Amino acid sequence: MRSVILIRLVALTVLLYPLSEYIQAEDGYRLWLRYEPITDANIRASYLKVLGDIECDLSERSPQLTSAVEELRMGLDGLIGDRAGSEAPSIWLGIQQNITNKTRSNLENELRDLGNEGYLVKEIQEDPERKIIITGNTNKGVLYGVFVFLRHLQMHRPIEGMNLSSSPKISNRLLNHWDNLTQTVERTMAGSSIWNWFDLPYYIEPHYTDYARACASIGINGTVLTNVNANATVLQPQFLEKVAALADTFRSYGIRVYLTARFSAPIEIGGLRTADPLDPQVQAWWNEKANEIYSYIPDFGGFLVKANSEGQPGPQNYGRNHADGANMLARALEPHGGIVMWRAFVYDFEVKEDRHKQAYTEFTQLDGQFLPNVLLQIKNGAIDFMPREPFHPLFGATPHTPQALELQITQEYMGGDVHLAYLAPMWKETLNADTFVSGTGSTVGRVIDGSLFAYKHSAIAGVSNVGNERNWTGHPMAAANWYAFGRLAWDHEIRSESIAEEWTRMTFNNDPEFVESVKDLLLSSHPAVVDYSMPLGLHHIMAAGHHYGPGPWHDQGRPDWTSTYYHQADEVGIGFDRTQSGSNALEQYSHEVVKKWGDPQQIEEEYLLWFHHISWEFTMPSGNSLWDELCLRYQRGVNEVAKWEKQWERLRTKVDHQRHARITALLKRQHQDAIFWKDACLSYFQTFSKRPIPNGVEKPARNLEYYMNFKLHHVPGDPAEQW
Ligand code: BDP
Repeated sequence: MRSVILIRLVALTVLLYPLSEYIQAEDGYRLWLRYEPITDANIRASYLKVLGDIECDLSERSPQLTSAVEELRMGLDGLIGDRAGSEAPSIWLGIQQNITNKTRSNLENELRDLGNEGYLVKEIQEDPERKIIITGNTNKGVLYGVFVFLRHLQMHRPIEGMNLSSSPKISNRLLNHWDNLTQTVERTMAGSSIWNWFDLPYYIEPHYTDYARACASIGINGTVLTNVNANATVLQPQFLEKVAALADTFRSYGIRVYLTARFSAPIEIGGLRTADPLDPQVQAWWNEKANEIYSYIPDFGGFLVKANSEGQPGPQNYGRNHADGANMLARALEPHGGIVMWRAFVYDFEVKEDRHKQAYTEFTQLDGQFLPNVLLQIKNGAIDFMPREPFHPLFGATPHTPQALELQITQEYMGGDVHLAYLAPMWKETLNADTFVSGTGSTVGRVIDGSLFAYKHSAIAGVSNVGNERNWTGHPMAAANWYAFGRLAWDHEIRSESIAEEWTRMTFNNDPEFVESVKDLLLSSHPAVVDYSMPLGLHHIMAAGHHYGPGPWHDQGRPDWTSTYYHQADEVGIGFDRTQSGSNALEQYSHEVVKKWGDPQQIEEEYLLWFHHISWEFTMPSGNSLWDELCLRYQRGVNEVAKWEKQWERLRTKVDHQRHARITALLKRQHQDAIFWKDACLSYFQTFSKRPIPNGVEKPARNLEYYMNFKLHHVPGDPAEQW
C-alpha cells in the first residue's frame, strides 16, 4: 500500500490565507462556507466522539485531493476546533482504489453507481476501527464529498451511521458571467467584474480561490468567463494567458473555463475578410484558434455563442444557418473534447412572427444537423427571463440535438440586487413542467438531463449574479440564488424548501425560529415579486434600457422591445393572444398543453395574460372581475413585502448587526419600489379599463404623468452605461 500521510488537526489553524483575513467579519464574504464554531455542547460532544484525524494519501499530488484535504481541515478547525489528543476514529479521504480491499469489496456496488463525479460519505466498520470515509471514483468526487460532509456538520446533523451518496444528473453545470473585459458586468448590480483582467496573469486575487470553493461546494464544474455579447479580444494570446491563469486556479476545484466566441472574430482579430462558416479559411482559422487555446488551457471547456441575436454577428450574415455556424466551431473543438453551447435566444424584429415563436421555428427545422458536441442552450421561457414564464416550447422539440437550460440567477427583471426574490421555486416550475413530447412525464428536467432522449451531453447554465461587492451578490439574500442554482444543477429534484433551509442554516445560523422565519421569507418572495410587478401572466412591461422598475407605457423603438407589444391593453381588455385567434404561439406546444393553456377557464391564472387577451370584466376563479383581480394582486404583492419588513425586524437579535441592517434597508426600498410598481401600472392600465380601483387596494399616490416622467439614472448593470 502506498504511504499514508496522517494529518494531525491543528487547533484553529487557518490554512487558507483568504479566509483567515475574514474570519471575524460577518460581511457575507464567506457565503455558506462559514464553518462557525459549534457552541451547542451536546452536538459538539457527539462530533468529537466520531471525528478524529484526517487520513489521506497525498502522494499522487492531485490538486483536487489537496483542495479536499485543505477544505476539510479548515472546516473542522472552524466548526470543532482543537482536536489534539482525540481518541476518536479517523476520517479517511481518497479515491476508491486506495481503500483497503476488504472495505472496497463491501462498497463495490455503491461505488459503481457513482460515475466520475459522485461521492460517498459513510461511516464504516473496518475492524477494529470505525471510521468515516469520504470517497468517490475520482478525486473530484472526493472533493464534492468533503463539501457535503461539511454541509452536514454545518447544519448540526447527526453523523453516527451517516451514509450519503449522490452523483449529478447533469454533466456540465455552468455559471455564465456576462462580464466585459472592461470589468463592467451586463445586468448584474453587485459591483464590477470579479475578474481583474488588467492584473492577470501576474496577480491571482485570493477571491478567485474562494469563488472556486463556493462553486465547487455546490457542484458547479464550469464557468463561462465572458459576456454573451462577446468581445473577440479575449481570444488573443495576451488574454488567453489571463484566462489560463484563472483556469489554473479553478482546476484544483474541478472547474473548467469556457469563453464566449464572437462570430466575427476571424475578421476582427484574424485579418480575414469574412467570417462565413463555409469558407475553408474561416474554418482553418477557428481550428488554429482552438489549438492555440488548448495550448494555454489543456482542459478548456468550449464556447458559448450568441449569434444573430440582438445585433450580434452570426452565420445568417452570410446566408448560412445556425447549424453551419455551430458545426464550424464544433469541428475546431472536437479533437480537444470541447463543446459548443449555441444559444437559442434568437429573434429578429424584421421577422413579423411573434417573438415567442421565432426560436422554435428556427431550430426545430435544423434538428439532426448539428454535430454531436453541440448543445442548444435555451432560456427557461420563450421571451426573456421574465418574473414568471411558461416553459419554452423548444424544450423536447429537437430530439436529435441535446438541449441545455439557461436560467438567470442575476435578477435583471426582478429588482436587481435590491429586491428579495428567491428563485428556486420558479426554476423548479420550469424543470418540473411536462412537455408531453414523449408521453406524460417528459419534463424539462428530463429533457435537459439527457435521460429522455439519451443525449450524449447534458448542460445547465445560470447567468451569474456575482460581482466584486464584498459579499459577492449585493443583497445578502441573493447568494441563496447562486446556491440554489448549483444545488438544482446537481439534482433538479431537490425541493426548494430544503435548499432554502440548507442555505439559511449555513449562511446565518441553526436557530430553529430564525431558520423557519427566513425560509418563509425566501419561499414567499418570488410570488410576491410577480404580484407587484407582472401578475397574471403580464410580461415585458419594465422600464426600457435598465429594466429596473415599471414602464408599461413604453412604446418607442423596435416593437419587440416595447411594453405595449406584450401587454396589448385596450378598452376591451389586456393580454397577448397567443391562441389560434392571435399569434398561435401555443401551437408549438404538445396538444396536452394546448388543451389546457388554450382555454382561459383551464389555464393556470399565473399564465392567463401570457396567452390570452382577456376582457376587463372576465370573471376570475376568485369571483372578481379581471380588473379587480389585477388590482388586488398588485396590492397583495405590496402587502407581502410590508409583512417581511416586520418579520425581519423581529429577527434582529438573532443575526449580526451588519447583515441585519443591510437587509432592513433593502426591504424598505423593496417596499417602496413595490408600491411604485403597483401605482404606476394601475394608473396606466386604468386609462384602458376605465374602472375604479377596488376596495382593499390603496389608490396610487400620484398621477400617471409623474410615473411616466420618472427617470432613474445610472442604474448598475445597464449596458448603456458600460462603455
Ligand atoms: C437580455 C438582456 C441582455 C442580454 C440578452 C441575452 O437584456 O442584456 O444580452 O438578454 O441573453 O435579457 O443575450
